[in-house]
Amino acid sequence: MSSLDKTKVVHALRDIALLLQLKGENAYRCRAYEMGADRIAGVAEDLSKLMAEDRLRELPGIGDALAEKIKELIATGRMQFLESLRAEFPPGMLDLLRIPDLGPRKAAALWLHLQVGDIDSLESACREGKVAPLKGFGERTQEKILAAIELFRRSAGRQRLGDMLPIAEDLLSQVRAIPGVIRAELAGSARRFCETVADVDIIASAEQAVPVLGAFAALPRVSQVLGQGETKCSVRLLPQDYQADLRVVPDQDFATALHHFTGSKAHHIRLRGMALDRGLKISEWGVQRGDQKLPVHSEEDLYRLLDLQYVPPELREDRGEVEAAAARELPTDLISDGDLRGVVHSHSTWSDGRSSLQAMAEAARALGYRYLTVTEHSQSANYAGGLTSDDLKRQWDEIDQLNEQMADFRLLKGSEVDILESGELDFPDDLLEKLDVVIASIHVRFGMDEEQMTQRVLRAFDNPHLHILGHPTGRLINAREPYALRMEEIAEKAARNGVVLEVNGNPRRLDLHAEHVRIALRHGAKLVVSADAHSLADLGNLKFGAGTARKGWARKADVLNTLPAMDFVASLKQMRRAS
Ligand code: DGT
Ligand code: CA
Ligand code: ZN
Repeated sequence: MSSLDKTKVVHALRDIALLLQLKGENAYRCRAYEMGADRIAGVAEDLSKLMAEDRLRELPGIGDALAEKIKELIATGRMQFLESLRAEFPPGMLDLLRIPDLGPRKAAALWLHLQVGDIDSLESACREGKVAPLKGFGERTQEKILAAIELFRRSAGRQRLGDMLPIAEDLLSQVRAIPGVIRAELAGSARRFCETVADVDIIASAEQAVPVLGAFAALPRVSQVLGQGETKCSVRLLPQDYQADLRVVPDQDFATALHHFTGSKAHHIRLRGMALDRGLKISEWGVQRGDQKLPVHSEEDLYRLLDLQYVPPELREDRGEVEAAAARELPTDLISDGDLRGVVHSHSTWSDGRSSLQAMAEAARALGYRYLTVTEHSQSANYAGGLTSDDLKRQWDEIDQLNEQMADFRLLKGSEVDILESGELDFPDDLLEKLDVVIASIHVRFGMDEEQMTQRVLRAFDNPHLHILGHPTGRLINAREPYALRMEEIAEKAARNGVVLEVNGNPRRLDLHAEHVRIALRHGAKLVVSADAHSLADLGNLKFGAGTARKGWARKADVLNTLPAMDFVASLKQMRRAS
């Protein structure tokens, strides 16, 4: 059995747990399915082997009932129990749970009292004011649900880059391994590093397209073939049902095809205009002068034909890059993840992180980084294991010890201190003063209006010990709107006062986003690219932060954690003093 069958099992068990909760089953029984799902997800061994040897039941948490259902799903592709549970609710019922703040208990109440079983009927019920009077809801919740539905609609079908990219990259490596494939690359919005992506686009070259397309359609990740022609195959993927398109071209057309399918459409329209001025025609099929097709070996060649500087994929959005490339003013030292020397913004088991300080530091070091800023939550952040001043001082002892042990790596003492409603910081100045790195962030009272919220942040900048504004807008992609903030004013004062703005690389945040990065740079503000790491795996967030900063035209010199540790700390402090 492949790992994808395993994924099916995990999804089925999770859905059962949710549906049982919707039915109001006792928590113990629901929990059994959740734990079963976790258990299967964590099994390293091949499940079919366990099944053949009748050892499923030996897994802790997998009793007879679960083992039977798993066997049934693997043997028949179906699970009666799940199907009969699903049949008790409308097909859109589980969609409701994709609305933030709507847990199974609330969704069950909506179904029980209002027969609301999908997003559309939930929206009508809210508009008619029927949701607010339900026990446990109220006016505010009703309003929040309506706002969340709007966001859900707007993001419909678009996946976060962070969810899609690992799957796209895995699929790409499988395509590269298909016999006959000469080259293959990701194209489309994923290559441009857009924060949300509708589908996976892959371009490959081969002498014969049809056998490559056939092999693609048969990959284990593919759940359904939507269409297959002479040059293109469209499929649906497991486990997330994303769509992926593979196009296969002769190798001499690879560069122009890759360029065409990378987009964006807006960038291409500009290039086509410039091509016509030069008697050239650019299309999906390549570059032509009259009837003659010109050889184009690389994307660099293509831009050269148009007298343009090479434009990296992340910048191809018609946001001024064509003019800049024509004037030879496009930055050639854009930030990339390889430039980063230190990991900024991390949490450990001292607050709400999952790994010890030592494990975080060792993992960062193993990845080639030279320092880690230790920035736990502050005292009023009791929702996230915030540290008191005493906790913080005890943590310094541990940091000092680790720094003695690790020769070529430094843990920097810091805090992710809350910006309180008043704009004051959640620790006294005489404590903040002792820290190497102070990140200040908003975590509560998101609902303030634009004026209040802007003043709150601007006031925080008056504290001379604040170095970095953390996740400046608080948005969560596809899940939560940004706070109402006047970003131009924030960027202006940040630049003037020497406050650094964070490009948070958590792929749910990407905050600042690329457009805001450009605003920040236009005002002359500096940046850090952060991991906001709560686990070892989150160290990989830096790649998303760096890509986002790059999409916002940030150069290496704009990003302070490209500096060595001591220069990094010195710059943070020096910038504040100079203001
Ligand atoms: P997405 O899929 O919505 O996240 O965004 P893209 O940019 O990946 O869009 P997609 O997948 O529809 O097409 C990939 C690229 O192919 C697109 O960026 C530019 C090119 N392309 C597709 N359709 C057209 C078209 O009708 N005209 C032009 N000029 N280019 C197109
Ligand atoms: Ca696409
Ligand atoms: Zn935070």
